[in-house]
Amino acid sequence: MARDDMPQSDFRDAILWHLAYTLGKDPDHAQVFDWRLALSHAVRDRIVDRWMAATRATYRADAKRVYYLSMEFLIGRLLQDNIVNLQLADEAQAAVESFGLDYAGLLLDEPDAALGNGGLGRLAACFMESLATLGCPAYGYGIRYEHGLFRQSFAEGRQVEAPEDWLEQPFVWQFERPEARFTLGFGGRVATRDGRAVWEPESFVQAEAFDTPVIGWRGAWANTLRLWAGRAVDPFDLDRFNAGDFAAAVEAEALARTISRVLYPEDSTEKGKRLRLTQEYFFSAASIRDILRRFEADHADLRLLPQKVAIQLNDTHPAIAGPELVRILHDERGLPFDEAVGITRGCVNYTNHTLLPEALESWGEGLFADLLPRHLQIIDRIDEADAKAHPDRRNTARGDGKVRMGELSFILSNRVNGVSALHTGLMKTTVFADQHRIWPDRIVNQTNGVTPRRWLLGCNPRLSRLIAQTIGDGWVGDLEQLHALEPHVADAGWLDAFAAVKAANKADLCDWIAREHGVALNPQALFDVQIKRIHEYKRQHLNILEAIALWQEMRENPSADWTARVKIFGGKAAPGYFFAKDIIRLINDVAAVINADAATNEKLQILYLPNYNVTLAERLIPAADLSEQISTAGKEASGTGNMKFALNGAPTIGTLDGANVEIRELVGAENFFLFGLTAEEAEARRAVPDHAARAIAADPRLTRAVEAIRSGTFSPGEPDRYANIVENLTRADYFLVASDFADYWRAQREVDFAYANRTEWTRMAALNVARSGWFSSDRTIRGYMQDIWNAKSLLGQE
Ligand code: 26Y
Repeated sequence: MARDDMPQSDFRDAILWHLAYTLGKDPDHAQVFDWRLALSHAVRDRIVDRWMAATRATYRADAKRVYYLSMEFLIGRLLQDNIVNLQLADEAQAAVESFGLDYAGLLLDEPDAALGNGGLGRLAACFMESLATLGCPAYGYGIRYEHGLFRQSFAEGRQVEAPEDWLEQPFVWQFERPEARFTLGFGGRVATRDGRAVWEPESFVQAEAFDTPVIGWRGAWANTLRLWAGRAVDPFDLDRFNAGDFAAAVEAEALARTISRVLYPEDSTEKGKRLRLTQEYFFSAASIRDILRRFEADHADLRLLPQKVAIQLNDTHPAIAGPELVRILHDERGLPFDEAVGITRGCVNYTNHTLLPEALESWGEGLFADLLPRHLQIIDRIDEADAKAHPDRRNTARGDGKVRMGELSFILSNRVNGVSALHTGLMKTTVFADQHRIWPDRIVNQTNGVTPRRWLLGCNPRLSRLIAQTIGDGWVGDLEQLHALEPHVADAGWLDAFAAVKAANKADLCDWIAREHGVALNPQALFDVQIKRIHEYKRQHLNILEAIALWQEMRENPSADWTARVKIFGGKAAPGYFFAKDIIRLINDVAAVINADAATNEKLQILYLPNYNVTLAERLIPAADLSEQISTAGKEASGTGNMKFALNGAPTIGTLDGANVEIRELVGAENFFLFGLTAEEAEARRAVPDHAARAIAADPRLTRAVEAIRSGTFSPGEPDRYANIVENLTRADYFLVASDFADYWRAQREVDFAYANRTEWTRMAALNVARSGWFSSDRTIRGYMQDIWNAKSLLGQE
C-alpha cells in the first residue's frame, strides 16, 4: 500500500496505513503501543466526518448551543468507548486479531485520562456522551491538566501518591488548535476612563485550545470537548538567554504552564488557593470569550444571547464565568449594567453537587481583589441591586470577608439544580433556603444518570449479549426498554443464563486479581464492593467495622453456616485529608490480619485494590454482587456508582440518601437492603448528648469491634495508631457510624440470608437490571434540555 492509497473502507488496511504513514513503523517491528495508536487513528478517522457534519449542521440551523463548564472531565479510556459507539467492535477485533495481536490487551494499553476527582467529573463525561447521543449541539469546556488525579499505591497499608502522567504518551483523540488562543489578564487595578471602569491587569497568560471529539451512540452526532492549556504570551526571552540566564529565559512559560499543570492542587496553602482561583478564572474566561466569539460571528445583537447560548456551571468552580460575562458585556461591549446582568442570567445555570459546608467554595476578599479586582466590584454591584429589590434578603455573594461562590452562582443563574430528588429538596430547606424564598421557581431537580454505552454495553459484554438475545438491542439508545426483561425473570432457564453471566464476570475478575495482585479469591463468595472517594460521610469505616465484627463472630462460631464474602474496597483520599488516610490504612491493616486467619479466610476476605479509577470501575462493577451505598443520610448529593451497580445486577445495601431513594423506589423495596437513620432522624440524633457512646454501649458487637481497634489487634505493638479514629467514633461521630451500626449489621445478615438462596438472589439482581433504565444519562440530559436549557436536538439534520 502506498501513501496515496489512504483506505476508506477496509479497517485492516486503515490500521496498516496509519502504522506506516502516521507512526512511521514497520509492522514487523511495531509494539503493542504502536498498534494501539494505529488502531486509534483508524477509529478517529471514522469520527471526524461526522464531527464536522454536526458542526456544520449547528451553524446551518443557527441552533442554540449548550456549554458545559467543568473543572473536571473524568473521561477514562476512549478507544473502546469510541469503537463501541461507532459499532466497530467486531470489525476492530477481527482486524487486530488478524495481525496476531490480543484485542483486549490493545484496548488496555491506553492510559486512563483521570482529569477529575470523582462523581462530579465522571458525571460530566457521561453528560458529554449523552449530549452527543441525543444530537444536542454542545461543547464541554475544561482544563487540559498535564497531570490528572495522582496515582495511588500503598506502602505498609498507607496511601502513597505519585504524579500521574497520561500525557507522556501521544493523546490521539485531541486536535491542537494553536489558532484558537485567548489572552487573559490577572491582577492589576481598575481605572476610570470617561466615567467607565477599565480593568488594567498587571499580568497576562494565554489559553490554547485542544479539542477532542465526543461521539454519540451509533455515531449519529459528535460534539467537542475543548480543554484549555496555559501558555506564556512571550514564551522565550532571548535577551536573558543570551545573557546566560537560561532558566529565567523560559520562566514566563513555566509560570503560565503551571496553571494547567495539575488537577485540583492542595488548597491548604495560600499559594495553592491562589493557583486554584487562577485556574478557575483561566478556563472560565477563555470559555466565555470563545462562546462570545462564536455568537458574534453570526449575530450582531447581544440581547439575543440567551436564545442562542446556554451555559451550565458544573458546581461553583466556573462561577466566575458569570461576572466575567457581565464585565465583557458592560465594560467592553458597552451594554447598560442591568442589561448585562439580565443577559447573563438568561444564559447561565448552576448545578449544585454538595451541601457539605467544607466543600462550598469561598475566597478571601484580599485574594479575590488581588487577582480579579474588577470582578469584585461587579459582584458588589449585583449584590447591591438585589438588596434593593429584596430588602429582607440575608445571603449575599459577598459577606464575612469572603466571596461565596454558591451565592454568586445562584444570583447569576436562570436555573439552579440539585442532582437527586432528596438533595434538591434539602437545597431548598437548608443552604439555599433564603434564595429559594425569594426566587421560588429557580431551583429544579435533575437526578443524575450514567451512560449505558460505557456502563453496560462497553464494560459488561456478557450481560449485554444476554439482554440483546432476550429483548433486542434497542435498549442501548433507550434504556427504559430494559423493562422488557421483567417477564423473563420468572423463567428458570433465563435466570440460569443471567447467573452464568455474573459467575463468568467474577471469574474474570478473580483471574485478573490473581495475576495483578497475587491474591486468590473465592469466586463462590458474595462479592461486596465499596468503590468511591474515601470520605467520612461515605463511611468506609462503617463497612470495615462490620467486617471486624463479622470476623469476630465467625471465630466465635466457626461451625455456623456463614455466607462466604469477599469485601472489596477501592478509592483515593485527598492528599491533605488525614482522617481519610487513616481509614485507608485501617482497612489495609484489618485486611492483613483477617486474610491471614486460617480459621476464617475461606469465609471472609478483604481486599483494597490500589489506584481506583474509571478503568478499575469498569472491571469491578460487572463482577459485583452487592453495592455498598452507605453514606450518612443527607450527605451524598446523589451518587452515580449506585446506578452503575444496579444496572449491572448488583443489589444495593444502602441508606435513604441521594439517588438511593429513587433507586429503591424503582427497583422495589424488596430488592434493596435498606438500613439506617433518615436525613431527618440523623439531624435529630446529632442533638442527642453522647449519641455515639450510647450506641456503642448498647451494641456488644460494636463495643467489641471498637475495642479490637483500640487495643491494637490490627496494629500490633502500636495500639495508638488508630487513636484518632477511635476517639472520633466514640465521642464526636458527626457522621453517625455508631448510631447506624446495629441496623447495618442487621441488613448485612439479611444479605447473607438472601444470597444463600441463589435463585431468589439472582431474581433480585435481574430485577435491579430490568428496573434501572431510568438512570440513563440520556434521560437526565433530556431533562436539562427541556427544563433548563431550552435546547433542541438536531439529529437527522446533520
Ligand atoms: C472546591 C473543591 C473543594 C471541590 C472539588 C471537587 C469540591 C467538590 C468537588 C467534587 C464534588 C463531587 O464529586 N460531588 C459528587 O457529585 C456527584 C455528581 O453529581 C454526586 O453523585 C455525588 O453525590 C457528589 O458527592
